[in-house]
This record gives sequence, structure tokens and C-alpha cells, in this order.
Amino acid sequence: MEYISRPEYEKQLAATRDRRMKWWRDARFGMFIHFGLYSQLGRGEWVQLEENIPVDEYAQLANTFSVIDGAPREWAKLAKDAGMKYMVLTTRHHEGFSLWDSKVNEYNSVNYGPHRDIVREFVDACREFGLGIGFYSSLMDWHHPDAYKAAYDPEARERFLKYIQDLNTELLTNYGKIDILWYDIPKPMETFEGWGSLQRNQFLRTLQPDIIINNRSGLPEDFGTPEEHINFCDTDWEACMTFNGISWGYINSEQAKAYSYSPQKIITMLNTCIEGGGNLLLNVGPKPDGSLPEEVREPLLKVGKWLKENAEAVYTAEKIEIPIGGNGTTYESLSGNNVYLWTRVWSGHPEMGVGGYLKPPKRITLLSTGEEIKFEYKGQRLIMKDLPKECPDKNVGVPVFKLEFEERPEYLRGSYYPQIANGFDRSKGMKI
Ligand code: FHN
Repeated sequence: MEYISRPEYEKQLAATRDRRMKWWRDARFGMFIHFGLYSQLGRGEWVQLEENIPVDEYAQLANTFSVIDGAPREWAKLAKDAGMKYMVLTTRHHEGFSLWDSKVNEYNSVNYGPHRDIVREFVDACREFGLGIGFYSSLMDWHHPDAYKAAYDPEARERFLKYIQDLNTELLTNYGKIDILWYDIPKPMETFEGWGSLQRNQFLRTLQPDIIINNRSGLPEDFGTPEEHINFCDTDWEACMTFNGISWGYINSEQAKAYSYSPQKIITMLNTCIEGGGNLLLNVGPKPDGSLPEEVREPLLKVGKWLKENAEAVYTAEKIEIPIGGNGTTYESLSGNNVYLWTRVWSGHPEMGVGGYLKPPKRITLLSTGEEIKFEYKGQRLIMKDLPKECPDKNVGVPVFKLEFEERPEYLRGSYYPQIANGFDRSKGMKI
């Protein structure tokens, strides 16, 4: 295969990115699944390294690895019910154990443990529920004998890079159309040259021309991956978050519950991602037998119900490049000339105000029901009236008001109060 230079490669990627990523940008919300031998120990996916478990001793876990029938389908069904539009599965984490029928890596879930191709079951389930399909593929490997020597032994590196390419070739050849390749941890080599990523990714893209690749093989590729925090990138980006701020792999459900996110917290994270034009990839670490941990099901089902009722405020929302208003108790999203106020706290008062809109909206409705909301507008002050005492969102308590404007809303926060930044002409201020 003829390989092109990095500038040429990145020019070609840029030319096709909008087409390849439109579904992903609209999707907004996906499910990460961290499942592997480590799930049996319930002490996170780094247990082999953190506890210095010898490779051969750790490998014994392959014999006790047992997965209940239909586990991947349960994951996909919950993702669908949660309003998630794609999934990313750890096909092989740093432990080096492949969850598929690999001819390259005999340390896999067909030769050991469940004697099943979990990746195949995952792909079938994603397709059954109409979800985008992502493969997480670790570069770092704690099992392969060349995985560390590759850092200083050219022959070991050549063998290991071929191994990594062959693993990913199997994944992108044998399971039909795959939508996302999610690399992780480029160690011990630390540059795209060290990993041969420019050549490998060009080759892998010939297998899946529409695939989108994350930025963790040493090249920016298609999207950034802030982890466990949500910070905006200039390029496409997706914040990946654990469900509890502690572990990607399974940890004791009873203990994890106290740390696990509520539906309100998940909706908050989703809004923050949307405001910044990014996606949220929220993780689930299935139990040792592949079943879903109790603490994730209810919050995700509630979020799913909320998303069904407020889809318009989420999936078509745009990156917010202009101030769009809101008040101290709302999050906001924007789509065209419409502003959506995600009301985090229901005051119970008959009125709720929003200051700073320089023109009134044409109409205000409760998004989930379409119910008209009475309002008055005077002096850049919008007051919604006759609001019910009880919060109209009985599910999670986050009702969304849809404000329809004639044109993009002009908004100046605290426009009555020139002493704050937005309304204050600094050039006139006293230099004290
Ligand atoms: O080391 C991994 C970790 O186990 C987990 O898979 C996360 C998910 O983004 N990625 C690496 C840490 O950045």
C-alpha cells in the first residue's frame, strides 16, 4: 500500500469529516462499556498493574470468566432506552485479552472462559437497536511479550506493531460496518511515528472508509477525548466519563451506588457537552457475569424518558457561540431561533423571570407537552406567568421551556445593570 504524508492525510480527512461525522455530531450521547477479565475482581480495570499481579497468575482469570447469555443485548437495550445513539466496547483493554474470535491473539473469549465471541454479540445487539458501533482498542498491552520490549528493541517493536495492526484488521474486517475506532493509551511508544499510526490508520481506513477515529494513537484524527472532565475543544470532541468518578471497570455495586450519578447530574453533563458542541460518552462497567450493575439502570432509564420528552432541546442543539440567556436556575441550549431553558430547580412560584433579552420571544411552550406558557415582556424583562406550584416534570424535575424568537435572540445579561461586565463599557471606567 502507498502511504501519503501526514499533511496530505489530514487534508483528506478534513475533506470528508463533515460527511463522516454528521451522525455522530447529531448523536450527542453514547454508552462506553468497560468489560473484561478485570471485571471479575471488582477493583477496576487497572487491577493487574496496580496490584502487580504476575502475568501468568492474572491470565488464570481467563478460565473463570463467565458471561450470562444475552449480556451485550442487555447493554444495548439500556443504551437505547437511555436515549444513547451509539456504544463503544472495550474489545481488548490493557490486559490484552480479546473479547472476540481472534486468530492473532489466542488469549481470547472464544478460546477461554465463555467460549463466545462477545464482540459479535455486541455488534449484533447494536444493530438490533439501531446504535452506532464503536470499538475501543488499547495500544498498551500488559500480556504480549513484546509490548514493553517494543520501546527499545526494533525487532520487538516491529513484531508488536504488526500484532496491533493485525488485531485491528480483524476487528474492522470481520464484523461488518464499524463506525468508531477508539484507541487508548499509546504506551510505551509515545509518538505517532513510534506507533506507526500514520500508516496503520491509513490502512485501517481502507477497510472502513467512513469510520471515525479518536485522538489517542498519537495523531489528532477525528475527535478529541477529554476524560472525566468536560472541556471544550476547537475540533470535534467527546467527554468520556465514568458513572461514579472512580472506575471504568466494575466495582462493588453496593459501594459504588453512593458515588454514582443521578439522572439530574447526567442531564447536567449532557447540557455542558452540548453547549460546547461536544458529545458525552458515559461509561457502564458490567458486573463479572456481564449483567448490568443496579446503580446505572434507574438513572439511565429516567434520562431516557427525559430525552424522549425533550429531544428537540438536545439532538438538534448547536454549539453556543453567542450569549442566549437563561437565569440562575436554568441550563440552556440553542437550535436555530429557539432557546431551550432546562429548569434545574422548580421554585413553585407562579412566575419565573429571565432578564436580558433585547426582544421578546414570539411564543413560549413547555417542550414536553407543547402547553402554551403565558408571559409578559417589559423593559428587557421576560416574566413567565401562571406557572404551576408542582414541577411539571414528574420524572426528574427538569422541565424545559422552549422560547421561539423571530430571529436569533439578542441577549445582554443584566442589561439593566451596567455595573456588570456585559453592560459596562470598560473604556469609560475609572482605572482604580
Ligand atoms: O487506562 C485507560 C482507562 O482504563 C480507561 O479505559 C480510560 C477510558 O477513557 N482510558 C485510559 C485512561 O485514560
